[in-house]
Amino acid sequence: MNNNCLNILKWTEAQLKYTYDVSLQQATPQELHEALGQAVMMAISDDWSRSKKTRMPNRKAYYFSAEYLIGRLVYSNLFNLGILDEMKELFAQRGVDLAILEDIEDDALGNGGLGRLAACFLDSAASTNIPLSGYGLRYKFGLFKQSFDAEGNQVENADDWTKFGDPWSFRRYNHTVKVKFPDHTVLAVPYDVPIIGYDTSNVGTLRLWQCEAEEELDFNAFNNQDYLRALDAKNKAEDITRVLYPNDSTWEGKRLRIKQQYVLSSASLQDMLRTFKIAHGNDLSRFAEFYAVQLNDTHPAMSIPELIRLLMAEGMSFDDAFNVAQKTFSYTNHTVMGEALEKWPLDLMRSVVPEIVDIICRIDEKLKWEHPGLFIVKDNTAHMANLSIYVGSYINGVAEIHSQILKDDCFKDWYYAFPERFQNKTNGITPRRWLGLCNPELTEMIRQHVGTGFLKNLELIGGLKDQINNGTIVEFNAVKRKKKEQLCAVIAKHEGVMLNPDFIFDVQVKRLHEYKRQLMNILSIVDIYFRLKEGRLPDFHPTVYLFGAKSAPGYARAKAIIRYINRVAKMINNDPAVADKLKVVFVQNYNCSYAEHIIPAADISEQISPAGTEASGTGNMKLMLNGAVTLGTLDGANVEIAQEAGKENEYIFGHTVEQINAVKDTYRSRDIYDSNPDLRRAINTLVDGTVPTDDAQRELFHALLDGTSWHKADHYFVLLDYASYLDAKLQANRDYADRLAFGRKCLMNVASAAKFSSDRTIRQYAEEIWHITPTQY
Ligand code: 26W
Repeated sequence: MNNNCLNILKWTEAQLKYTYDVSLQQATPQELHEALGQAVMMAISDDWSRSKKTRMPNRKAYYFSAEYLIGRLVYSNLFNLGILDEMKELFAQRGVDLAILEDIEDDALGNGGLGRLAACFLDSAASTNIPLSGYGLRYKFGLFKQSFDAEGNQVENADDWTKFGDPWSFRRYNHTVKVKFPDHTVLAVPYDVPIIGYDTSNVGTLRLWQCEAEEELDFNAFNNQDYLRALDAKNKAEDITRVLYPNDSTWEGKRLRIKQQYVLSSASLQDMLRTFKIAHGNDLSRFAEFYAVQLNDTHPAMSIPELIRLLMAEGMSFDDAFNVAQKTFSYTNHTVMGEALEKWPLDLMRSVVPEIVDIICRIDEKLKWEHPGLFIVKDNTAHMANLSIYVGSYINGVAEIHSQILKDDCFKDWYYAFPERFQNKTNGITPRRWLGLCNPELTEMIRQHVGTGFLKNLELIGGLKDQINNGTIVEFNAVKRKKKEQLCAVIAKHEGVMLNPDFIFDVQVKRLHEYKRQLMNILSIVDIYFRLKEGRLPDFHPTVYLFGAKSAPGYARAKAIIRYINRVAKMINNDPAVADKLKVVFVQNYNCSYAEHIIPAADISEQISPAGTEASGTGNMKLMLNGAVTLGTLDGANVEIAQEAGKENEYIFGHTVEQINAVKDTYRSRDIYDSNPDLRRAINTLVDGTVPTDDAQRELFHALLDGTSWHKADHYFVLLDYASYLDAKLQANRDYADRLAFGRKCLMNVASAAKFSSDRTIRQYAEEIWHITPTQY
């Protein structure tokens, strides 16, 4: 038995004894999590400190991100250390089932794709020895917890994720920095999270800033019995990192958000300047020789003027500081949707970060002098994406089609001025969490056919292609069946719904947004329901349609869609006439940990955004890697998924970008409504009382057919793509009956997923943007 494991066990028991006075067997999941976490932190401490020191003299990269959706760390850390199974065994020998840690909640310091991507990148960089560290914010409350009330409404609850402690970070008070605002100065206190690589002794670092007051308590006020005012400074500082903004893809000009972004920017850069001086001396003109910074969207774009400000404060000229900044930063764009692009009103910004506004205006003058026609500031508003393209080395999109749209469309003028800056970096996912950890059964099956090593070098998974035969397909189908049984147990426990693992599992899991078209999915289900009742789908293979999605709390239409899906689910699930054919489940509180149960069990992956709207998607890759076929449009990374696996192994439908562009000006959804009676009947359930609905669904109905003052009818082309969507969906359902032919498609997806490892993505960032190489320890 591994020595490391026995030590961790011993330390866990010791921690439990002296902090909680309980034995291993008596410990609650939270107590065990705390103690085990601390024991693992002890076990890795030498490697962690050595990793930091080895890196000191070399060029490295920093990921600046307002979000990190890292999920539950305990299993993934043990997994990456290669000791998960042994630890389970050791605990089991002592009568403790490590599965009790399923009760531990996720670290959810992110909203969706962009935050999860940041987490996958850190895992990949650590695992491939690429010198990358993360900087972010330590929100006291992560993404809200979601439940549904009896009417099917989304209910939000605070996610107090450190309530029972946080064993996976160390507070490093000695590296605290000050961040100044006109009316107060706050402390940014760093918390370091180790990023434990897989099959390497390298441990990376994620440094999260937490805001605190310089003076926790105003004693004057306190002595004067003014107890509330005595805490003003404390609250005002702590408010800044109190909560993660739960908006995903709609931008809001909130003053607290400027403060968050500025703290992230300023604290991280101050920290980098400190370490630069230790490692390389005081010649700050060499900053960009040693440091590259990747901006995860524009949320940390204030770093650009902030670095210029900090360098000028050290005596550098504006022009020299500008040049350093330009070489240091690069920017990743994650969305083409106009409403998501950050544009700060200068007045608002000036009231919070006046010096930053001065520098932005100076940069804007320089730009307008060099490139009349381009702008950063327009109508007294700062366009943060433009700033990031101008004062940066590279800008990239996150899938081929998305990067093309950036050049052709969103940033056309910029591409014309700076063509050499535009790149593509197709997203990826870490195969450790999204295969090894969440699907040990499939992992073992793959190992038997291609040998070990594919979790580190996913190219090896391609070896499966030669081995797809009736034998391996039957094996795969058995694994899938087992994962469905496990998911059924989870859903029975959390949702109280009993599902049959013989059903097809058709899943759509992602944030709730109109452009993601969950509405199109549920309308097709309503349509199928009516057809089943009429006996028009005699050979329909029983299917469970599974949804998981959170809506931004203020996004009324998204909430109306959730309510509608829940009410349709209730109607269908309570109808004995279709009980053996159809189930609809909307799981509550979809998050990383839920994804780890759902994704391995899926047969069909719904990726159904109108072409040109989803930048990449990454859930699509996770589902592919676990052997689901994609029912999708030619959008985002779906395009590359179909390329890799072969179009014949996916269900591709709908209009292409070019086709949408060709029809959009003359498109009339009402014509389709009038000519397609089945679709009309489904849409009518939004208003006709078949399903209990209210004004909000009536509004959805009108938005589809009549439009509103801000959008033409059916802005996301639900009716336009509907017929081909339903065709593809029913085709997949028919094909499923041939278990060998369908299983072959699934296995082809698994075998073709190599491209979508975030190890590949991060290597491309390292080579083509940061110009850094792996450092061997
Ligand atoms: C400021 C409001 C706001 C919040 C979040 C604006 C924009 C965002 C993100 C850019 C939204 C996001 O998460 N984008 C997703 O990024 C993923 C990783 O690149 C992609 O796979 C998804 O397609 C994209 O929607």
